Amino acid sequence: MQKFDKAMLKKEIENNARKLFRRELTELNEKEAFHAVAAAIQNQIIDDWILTTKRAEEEDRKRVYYLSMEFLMGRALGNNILNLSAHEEIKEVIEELGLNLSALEDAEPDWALGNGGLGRLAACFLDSLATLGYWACGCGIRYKYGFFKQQIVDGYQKEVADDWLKDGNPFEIRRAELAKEVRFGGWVETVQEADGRLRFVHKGYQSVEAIPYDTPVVGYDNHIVDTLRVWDAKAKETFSLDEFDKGNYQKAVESANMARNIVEVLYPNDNHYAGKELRLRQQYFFISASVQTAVDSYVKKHDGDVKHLADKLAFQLNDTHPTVAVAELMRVLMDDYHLTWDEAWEITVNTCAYTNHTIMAEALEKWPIELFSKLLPRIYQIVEEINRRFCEDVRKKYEGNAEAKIAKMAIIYDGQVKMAHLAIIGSHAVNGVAALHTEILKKQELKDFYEMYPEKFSNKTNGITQRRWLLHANPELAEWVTEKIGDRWITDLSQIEKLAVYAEDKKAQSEFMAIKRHNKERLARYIFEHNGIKVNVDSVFDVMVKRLHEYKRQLMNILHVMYLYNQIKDHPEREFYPHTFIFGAKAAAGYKTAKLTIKLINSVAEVINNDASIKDKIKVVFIEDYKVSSAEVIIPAADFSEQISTASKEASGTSNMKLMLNGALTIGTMDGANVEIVKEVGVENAFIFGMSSDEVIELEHNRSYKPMDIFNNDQEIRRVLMQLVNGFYSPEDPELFRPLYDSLLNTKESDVADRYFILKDLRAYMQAQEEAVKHFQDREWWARAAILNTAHAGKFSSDRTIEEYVKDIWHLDKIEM
Ligand code: 73E
Repeated sequence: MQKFDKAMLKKEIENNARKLFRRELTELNEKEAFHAVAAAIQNQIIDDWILTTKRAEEEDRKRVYYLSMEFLMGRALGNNILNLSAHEEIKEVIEELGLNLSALEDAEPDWALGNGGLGRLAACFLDSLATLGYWACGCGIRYKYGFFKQQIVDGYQKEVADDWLKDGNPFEIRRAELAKEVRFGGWVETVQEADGRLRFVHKGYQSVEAIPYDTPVVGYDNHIVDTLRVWDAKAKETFSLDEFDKGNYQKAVESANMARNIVEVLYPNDNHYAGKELRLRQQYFFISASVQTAVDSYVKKHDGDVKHLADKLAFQLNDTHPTVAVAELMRVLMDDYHLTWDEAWEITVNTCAYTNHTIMAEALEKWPIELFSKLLPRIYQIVEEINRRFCEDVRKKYEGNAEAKIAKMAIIYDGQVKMAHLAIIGSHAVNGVAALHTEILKKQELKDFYEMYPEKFSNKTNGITQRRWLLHANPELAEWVTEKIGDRWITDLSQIEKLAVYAEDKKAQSEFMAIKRHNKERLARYIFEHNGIKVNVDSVFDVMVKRLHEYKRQLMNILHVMYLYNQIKDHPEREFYPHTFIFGAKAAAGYKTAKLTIKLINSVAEVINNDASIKDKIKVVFIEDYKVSSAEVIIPAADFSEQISTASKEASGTSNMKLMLNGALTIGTMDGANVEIVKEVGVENAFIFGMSSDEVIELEHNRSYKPMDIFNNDQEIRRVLMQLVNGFYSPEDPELFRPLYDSLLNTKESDVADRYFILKDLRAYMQAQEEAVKHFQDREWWARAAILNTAHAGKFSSDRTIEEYVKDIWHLDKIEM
């Protein structure tokens, strides 16, 4: 290996300053300096990036295309530097230039092309794929506006547009030469060829040009660089002079607007399907472009042969959002490459695989036939044929009750196109994202499909990348781990198990706790700067960071805080260990109950934080604009990890894994990956409470749950609930929180009261909290348990997850570099 040339990098950064801003580096502000440095880092990456592609092509490696509407990447600069082999030297250069790396990092906007766990999972997967040496391409949309920025105004969430590209993205490369045409609308004409075959010709469509932007995904210390490819849209002829001359100016402008609209903004819904035409347009837009390029580049490499495509190409569908890929691949193979239906179908099924991320009914994608067939006439025709053949198979297999099966399993039924059914039927592999979730899919949600295709189903428990979530986010702990067990954990997290021997070691315990304290100080500074609240770093840092959703039960958390406050007011003489409740959460813009919950948290914070009589025993902090980069500050500082979803509802969760890895203890239900976390760390090193998923499902079925009984019989809980409607936290408008009260107790025929069993689990939650706080005060016990949480997090590396996908679904070989 050539020695790294520090002088050259220095010169390059200085030159970039002149080239980009015609000023000296020393005269640049932080944002400008970020651009000067980032451009130089991109230059460090570029040769490896080119070489990776070249090697992969020479070795004829199979490539996985991770198709996803969302990639929640966070910031790139710090992570790219860390993953480059010369990261030490690069850091030295930055320092020697008098720059402050962490200030430069803070000048980069987050790449917020995702909502939450699903998008962040895609980002962790790309990091693992590159680090493990697999050839991969993430395909998505280059949203002009990413996930909105959240401002808290008077306690309410306000959404502000995220104009993340306004200063340009130094890591992206526009690949105009790879542009593709995507067609919408029109109709299909059938033409009989001379040889008797039918040809389907798409007429009267509107074209949009898809232009890819590539950004590098740097593997850790291995010179491998994969690609995140996001698509921008342009009207095919932005200024159609033809139209203009004919006085059709309006039409030309309309088609430009249509193209612009497609990539304008990320839908801010998590675990929720809105059924908007524009969303389907987005889906088909990036899928058609991605599938066409993938097939083209395969065919180019393989001398025009398309028949063995499935050997060299895998499409992973990140939930049902990219499911039109099944029909689009069929279209390309039949219409562009002239394969027969059967040939195309075999290739398609062998190429596609589908990951299910949720069983929430409101997240199921079902498109009205009318909308679907108008927007995508040729694709609809193909889906109809897939459906017809599938129903035939069902009739053959289930002679007696075929019609009942078809009613449940058909792709097209009741006037709707059911995307999950298309995804399952069109894939050779279907997986859930945690053991419990996969079991629920097999036994309940997808029971009929599991019965028909048992061989397709498997579990792939989610993971997170330890590079971002420990090495980058918590450098002090990372260094400590390396000092104790060496640095192999960075690329093999199972190594971290070796820390377990230090759990009882007094010296190691105090070192570990000192690091936690430093991270709490860092977060305390962040909170003071952003919220103006002074928090006590000796208090429990009780962290709940995730999207705001009723099933995740932030409301249960804040009801417990309200209860504690009542206790302290009633019994000021009692001992109470200081407790800081930290929330970070965005609500979908149209989700009223979620938004009101944010207001409630802030109103409770307002009252409690300003009540001098409780002597700072409780602080409530709502951190504005929770995102990947703030997670990197919050998570290392956590003592408690709140994972309190209604059992069966959270498919996996991934903040639970990040918090565990950083030495927080879980307060949680037996839901999603919590089940596996507890199995790894031992139930004695977590605080588990509440109903099991079987109990929840049973109670949902028999509809016997009456939250009003709890209201009637539990005086302390009743008092808390009454405070929602008596103005205790909203004196100016006592009715303000009535909708939350109603959501818990309302017994109107049409509604289900307390759908997520908050009151049912509340007592158990309060007890688990009490236990946790008691244990927290036993510093030795806590240090031991915290170290054990870090030590037993090895399973939850996304490297492990990716290796399972590779072995069971994708069958990739590593690139040799
Ligand atoms: O439990 C999480 C899971 O950890 C799940 O809720 C989330 O995916 C994570 C990664 O597997 C998820 N997000 C969505 N569905 N499941 C979703 C649905 C529609 C739009 C956007 C996101």
